[in-house]
Amino acid sequence: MMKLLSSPLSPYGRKVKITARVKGVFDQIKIEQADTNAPNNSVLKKENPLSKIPVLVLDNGSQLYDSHVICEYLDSLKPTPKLFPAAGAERFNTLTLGALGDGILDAALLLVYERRFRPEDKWVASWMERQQDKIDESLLHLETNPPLWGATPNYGHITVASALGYLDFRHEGKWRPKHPKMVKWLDQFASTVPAFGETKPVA
Ligand SMILES: N[C@@H](CCC(=O)N[C@@H](CS)C(=O)NCC(=O)O)C(=O)O
Repeated sequence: MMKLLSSPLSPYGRKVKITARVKGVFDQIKIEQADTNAPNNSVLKKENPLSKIPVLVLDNGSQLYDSHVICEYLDSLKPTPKLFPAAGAERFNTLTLGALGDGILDAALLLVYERRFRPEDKWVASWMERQQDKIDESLLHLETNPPLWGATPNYGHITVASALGYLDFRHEGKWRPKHPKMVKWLDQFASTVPAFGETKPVA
């Protein structure tokens, strides 16, 4: 049985859980909670020197990270639905959309960490604005070009949906009023991919 080190609140972990459910391999994975807030989690560090989740530990004990790599591995376990197109423009557009979703997540997480791990008198407004700007520009880009899917959403769509879910969860859904097309997009994603609702973080 594979083992996934994650947390119910991790948006990167959510990408992996959605992928595992969509691929029909979720029952082959045992989820183990990992605390990334603790300063030195030796169990996690043993599996990933970066001390980040998610980590997928395979039956032979080897570890896969980060979330992109894990999702691509899970995709390789079954032929359909194909979440990572094999080649060409379709593949690279999927990877780029995934990178955009991950970039939104990275900036959104850094904003959370600034408040969580640094005292308020050390918060740097210009640095936080810089992260917020990455989120705002990416959302504007998505709103202008909502990323359509064909028969089924792919890895890029799953990543963007997880990023928007994180903006709902940790950034009070402030993105919604200015991005009506992406609000609709996320509703459509949620009704097409039940795993999205099934993995919703609960504080
Ligand atoms: N690029 C990584 C990012 C993973 C990540 O930053 N996970 C967070 C939890 S949501 C974490 O482990 N943070 C702990 C830390 O940065 O020390 C991925 O896609 O898996």
